[in-house]
Amino acid sequence: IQLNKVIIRKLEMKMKHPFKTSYGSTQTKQFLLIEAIDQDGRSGWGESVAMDLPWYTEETVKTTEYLLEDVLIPLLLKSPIDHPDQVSERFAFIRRNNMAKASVEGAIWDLYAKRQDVSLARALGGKKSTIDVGISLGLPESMPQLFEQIESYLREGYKRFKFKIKPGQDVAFLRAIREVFPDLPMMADANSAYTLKDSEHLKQLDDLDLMMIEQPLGHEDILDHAELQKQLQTPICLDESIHSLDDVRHAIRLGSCQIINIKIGRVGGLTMAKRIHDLCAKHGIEVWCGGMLEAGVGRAHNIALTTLSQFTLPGDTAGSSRYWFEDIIQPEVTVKKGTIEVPTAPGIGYAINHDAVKRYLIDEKVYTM
Ligand code: OSB
Ligand code: MG
Repeated sequence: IQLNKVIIRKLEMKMKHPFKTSYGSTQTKQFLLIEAIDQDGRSGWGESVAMDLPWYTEETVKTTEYLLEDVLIPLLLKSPIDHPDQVSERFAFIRRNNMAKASVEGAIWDLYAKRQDVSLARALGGKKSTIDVGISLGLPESMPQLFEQIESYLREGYKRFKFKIKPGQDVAFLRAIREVFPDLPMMADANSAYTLKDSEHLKQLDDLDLMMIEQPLGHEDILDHAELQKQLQTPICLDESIHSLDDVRHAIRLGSCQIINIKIGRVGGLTMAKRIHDLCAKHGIEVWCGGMLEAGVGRAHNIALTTLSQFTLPGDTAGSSRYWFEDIIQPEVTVKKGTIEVPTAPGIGYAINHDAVKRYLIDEKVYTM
């Protein structure tokens, strides 16, 4: 593949509902959409999941813009590549900046699959034709409103419910949900809001029949999570702490978690996501695909990744309509009975809705050889 041109579009999309975490509330999402065009005029598409503030990882829309423009795109335009795995090799000397790397690597994977005339799912080695999905609910406005949301997503068949928790809104909050929904497949995500000092408090979660607790402790920690997992029956799932194969190896060695949430952006791309998946499979660590409130292109990449066999738990990849009035792909991602049908068309398998892209566009830059 020789890239001829890369177009970076900055889009701004308003979400249907604000998404509230312990760090604040977002309703307007700005992100970069990457179009990589090859020597034959074919396009591959990628989406950057970095947000406007570095509260989840250190990256932001602006840092990814800088990396892509000054460093990553020039490295790709320089000379041809045979396979998308070579993208991460070419980027390997650049420390971190995983979301920037993943955004353009995703576009190359899409382009590669289209050139091979296979779906991205098959190009990655995935075999499933449908994937099971869950939903991640932000901190609620009120309990009655939350119960209503749960009822409505249950009707759509979502197979796993994730609730954000924070100190002061945790054990009693989850217990209130459990009392109303005794059989709900549910879990909690703390986004690093606790420390080991809270372990006595967190042990109360063991009575609530949670599928797991996601990232209770420090965003870079591996060691304290191992200590906490010894004290907790509820499986720990790591999110923020996992950026690389080494992080996974350390977590497995120490027993820091039983489950890993793989996000393509956080680990630097699909090639690394697949390697992490393979290592987890080897060690019996279950994985699922985490979400970053993606628009359609990022969502399509998540669907393709989830077709790999060790993605045994429902992920965050909900339908387009859970977030957007109108998504940037056609058809939109739809959920039926809690599953998404994996598209079979070449590449990401969804067409770009160019009218929608135009409507959301706030900036566009073109890079050529
Ligand atoms: O911690 O998994 C997280 C969204 C943005 C940043 C971090 C997280 C999340 C979510 C939402 O939980 C997942 C989604 O619905 O896309
Ligand atoms: Mg999380």
